[in-house]
Formats: sequence, structure tokens, C-alpha cells
Amino acid sequence: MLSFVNHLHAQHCPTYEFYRGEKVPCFEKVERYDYVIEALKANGHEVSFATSSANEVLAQVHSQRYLDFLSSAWSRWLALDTANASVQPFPSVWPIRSLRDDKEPDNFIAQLGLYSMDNGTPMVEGTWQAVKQGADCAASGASHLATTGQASFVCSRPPGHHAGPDFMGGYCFLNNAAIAAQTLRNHGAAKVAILDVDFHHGNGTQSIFYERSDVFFTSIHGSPTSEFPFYLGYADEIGQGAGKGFNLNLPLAAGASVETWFDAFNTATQAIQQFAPEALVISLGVDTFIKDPISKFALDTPDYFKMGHLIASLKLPTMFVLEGGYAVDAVGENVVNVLNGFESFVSSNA
Ligand code: SP5
Ligand code: ZN
Repeated sequence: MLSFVNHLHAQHCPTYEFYRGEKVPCFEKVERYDYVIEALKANGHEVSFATSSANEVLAQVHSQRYLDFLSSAWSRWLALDTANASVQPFPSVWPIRSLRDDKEPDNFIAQLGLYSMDNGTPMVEGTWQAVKQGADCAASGASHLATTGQASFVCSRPPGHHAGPDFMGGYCFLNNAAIAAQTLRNHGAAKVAILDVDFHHGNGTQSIFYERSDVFFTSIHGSPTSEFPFYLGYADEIGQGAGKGFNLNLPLAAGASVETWFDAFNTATQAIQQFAPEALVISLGVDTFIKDPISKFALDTPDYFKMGHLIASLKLPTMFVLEGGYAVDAVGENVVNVLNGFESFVSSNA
């Protein structure tokens, strides 16, 4: 499968985040990417740099004021104090209920809170360059699928599915899966489905398409009663306005078995078949892995091959976008097992 790889990913290299008030090493590490590239090459998958720009689609998915903030954030952080060059900015104040989010304060940290859902998404000097290139890879993977009918894989970090229309969060800045889905729409696919298999609910993707009937979003994830992002991902979120009926959440208890996970997967894929999309985007997180350090499902390496095979059995034009997965040295094998399982179906049914 052709993979569009983000060769600028390492410019996003934060070193620490916060856990229970203490600094801890980042889970979303630069090496995750290296393991995926290594596994892609070992399994004979072809790689390409981005061939399309996401410039046009970015403004269809994210608000202009958020894009302006993100692209200029580092220079404005440095303008506060040149000593900030080696410091990661974190928000400390947020416009929660009753406070105004329509006004943008001049203060940089107040802006950072306005455009952040958590204090768990550290930024560094090269973050914008890395995430913009990731968006270009997502647009390229979608254009490849739309123009050739051939499946693609967007190999990029940081991930994207927690990033909403106008905020970052959960290690995410630009929503690559949403950018891919919107690019497919722009290429003429009337209906696009997104299946999010990351352990965490794809709150950003859900929010971007919540009032739309042309993009169906479904997600299998740890229940928000105990798992990040906590404030979205319940089963009663079914979409709104024109989007009513086009959102399907399948939250599972932390510790759910592999069998329970595949039962939910079956429910999700049946709903996708009923929607009858012209293209399918998979938000491919592998933090459902039993050894993942921050997640609580139990999938093992062979289960990812099975997942890919079942996705292929839907017989839809399909692309994959890398999301989470923090058992760093297993991320490559697990991701590539999904792609190999997908291709094994295609070749056995050719
Ligand atoms: C894309 C994605 O998978 N984002 C996940 C963001 C999760 N952020 C919260 C991390 C909380 C880490 N908890 C550490 C538990 C260590 N025992
Ligand atoms: Zn995740």
C-alpha cells in the first residue's frame, strides 16, 4: 500500500507532559514514527512524500482564527521572552462555562487556553511545520485514493483526531482524518465514512462533522466515564440538525475483552454499510494494544491483521490515517499488520 510519510515529523519533539502535577516524559514520542517506517519497508510497502497541499481544505476543517494562532504561536511565545526558546508553553486558564470564547485576548497564555482542550498537548518550535506537513500527507493520501482508487496510508505524527474545529488537545493540532475526509468530498465523493479505532474517542473529528449528513463518524473507544477525553464520546451523541443519525459512538468499559471489541467493531461496520459511503477513512490508533502504557483494551498483534482483513471485506475505497499507540516498539508491527490484513483480503479476492 502506498504510504504518504511526514518527513518533517521530528520537528515536533516535545520532551515532557504533566501527569498528576509532575513532569513526565512524553508518551507521543518521535521514535513511534521510526518504528512504523521500519515495519512498512520490511513489509514491502512503498513510501512517498506529500504530493498535494492541504492549504485549501485546512480552512474547511478548522477556523481561520485557530489556524492563524497555530501558525504564529511559536514566534509569539518567543516574543514574550527569548529564554522561551527551550521551554514548552502550556495553558493555565480556559474559557469554561459562562466565560467568553468569542473574544481573543492579547495575552499569549490566555490565547493558548482559548485554543486548547487540555494542558497535555505540548508545542515546540517546529510543531507548525510538522503538523502542516502531516496535513499535506493526509490531503495527498485522499487525493491518491480519489484519483487511482488505490488504498493509502498516511504515516504522520503527531496524531490528529482530538483536534477540533478551533482547538488542539490530546497530542493533536490539525485533524488529519477530517482533512482526509473533506479532501475526498472535494474530489466528488458524495458520502464519506470515518471509522475511528483509536482507544480514545475522536472528539475532534466528531465535532467537525456533528451537524453534517455527508460524513458519517463512528468510534469504538474507552468509556468517557473513566477515559480521556472524558467530556465527549457517549452513546447518546447521535449528531445534530442535518447530522442527526450520522454519528455513532460505541464506548466500552476499560478492560473490555478482545471479543467485546470485535463485537463493537461489527456494529460499527454494519452501520457503515448501511450508510453506503463512497469512501472510508480509518483513524488508525493502535493504543488498543494490550501493552499500551496509557490505555485499557486488550488487542494483541495478530488481532490487527484480523482488523485489516475485516475492513477490506467492506469492499470500500479505503485509506488509513495514523493516530495514537504508545507501546513504542510495537507500534510499527501493529500498524503494518492492519495494512497487511487489508491487502491479504484484496489479493485473495482479486
Ligand atoms: C491521539 C491519542 O491517543 N491521544 C491520547 C491523549 C491522552 N492524553 C492523556 C494522557 C494521560 C496519561 N496518563 C498516564 C497514565 C500513566 N500510568
Ligand atoms: Zn488514543
